[in-house]
Amino acid sequence: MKITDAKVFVCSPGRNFVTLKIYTDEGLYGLGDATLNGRELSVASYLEDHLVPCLIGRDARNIEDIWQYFYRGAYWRRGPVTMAAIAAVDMALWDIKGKALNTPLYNLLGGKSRHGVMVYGHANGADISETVDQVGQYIDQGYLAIRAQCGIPGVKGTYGVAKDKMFYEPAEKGLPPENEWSTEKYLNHIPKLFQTLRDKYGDDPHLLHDCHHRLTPIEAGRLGKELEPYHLFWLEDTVPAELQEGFRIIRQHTTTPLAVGEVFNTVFDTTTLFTEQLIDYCRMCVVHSGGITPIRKIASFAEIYRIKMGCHGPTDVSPVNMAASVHFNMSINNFGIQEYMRHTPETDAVFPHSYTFRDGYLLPGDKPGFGVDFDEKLAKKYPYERAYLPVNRKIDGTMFDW
Ligand code: KDG
Ligand code: MG
Repeated sequence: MKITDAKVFVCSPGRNFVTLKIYTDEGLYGLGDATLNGRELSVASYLEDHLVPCLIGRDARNIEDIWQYFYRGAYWRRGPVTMAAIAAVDMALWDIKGKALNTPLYNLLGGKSRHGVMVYGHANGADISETVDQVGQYIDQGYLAIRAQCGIPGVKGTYGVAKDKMFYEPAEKGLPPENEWSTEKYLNHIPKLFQTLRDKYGDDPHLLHDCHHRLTPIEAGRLGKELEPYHLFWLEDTVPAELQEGFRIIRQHTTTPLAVGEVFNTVFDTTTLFTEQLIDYCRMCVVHSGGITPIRKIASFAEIYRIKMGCHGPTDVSPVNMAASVHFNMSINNFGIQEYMRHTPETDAVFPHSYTFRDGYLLPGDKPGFGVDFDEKLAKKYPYERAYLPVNRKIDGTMFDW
């Protein structure tokens, strides 16, 4: 089965997405997601200018070899742009394989390990009471797990506080907006949020929280310890993730489960974290870690150390990635949870998909491959619009992590 063509589409149905479509001489095509928030055009160029010319004429069935050709064969490796581009090729080839064998992708990855994929939704509010109400609304919709974020008094524009309650989207059109940050105010406020949530909703709902890489290891240790009475499902991205060794300090101070990995690109970002059992959940995303081929290997490596997968699933990756994640999660044993931020109706219309939400779980459907399509005609109505994630400064103006 020869690859005859591959096209890159950049569209903006509510936000920007980069989609790869690979065509074969047997009339089958596959879809891959290559979206990298705020850097979409770089991945599109990496694909169009560097990968697509090398794809034409290759046998679409040889997924592992094509992955190794683009990763191992290249002298300049790793990084989010490279890995998102390789991931899109890999996903599209798995999609084609499923269609060629007329079976949903999870069957090619070992079959079903569970009846559905437990997901968590995002509750956010300007203050504690708004977030508490939001958590209640997710519980009413059947969610079993909810991430809770809230505004911090005295801090303008905190991470996780959205303009739109249902569709949280941190990127904004134009140049990067600037947020404000105070670690002191944040650390004093967040335990009150979780105390209020447990008082109101009891022990059952799984509660999660994202620090978005803003603490030092010892500050993370303090927060984890103060949150222990509210037994979080996980505390995410406590510290900037470049320094794996920092997690040793956090672990010495708290039993709150730790999650990290949404900005990781290869297995090499995880080695200290996994082998020393410094985390409980690996948050790597199918698209930003190079596709289905490498993330399966990363999950197997994590499994040895009893670490579970909790893949990144924000609105800034497309339904193609979400479908790929659902199939992957269905198949592995060490699945923990899947993030599920709902896409807008405009996005869902451009990417019709067979996965569905029911009673706190995503179900993959039984369409061959990923079960996602791409409406090219509709996508043309939504051209690319420049948009950036915010940057962050401390109250005194010092540049900080966002
Ligand atoms: O593009 C950045 C977002 O994907 C990120 O801010 C979302 O932290 C995030 C999460 O946990 O979904
Ligand atoms: Mg996060």
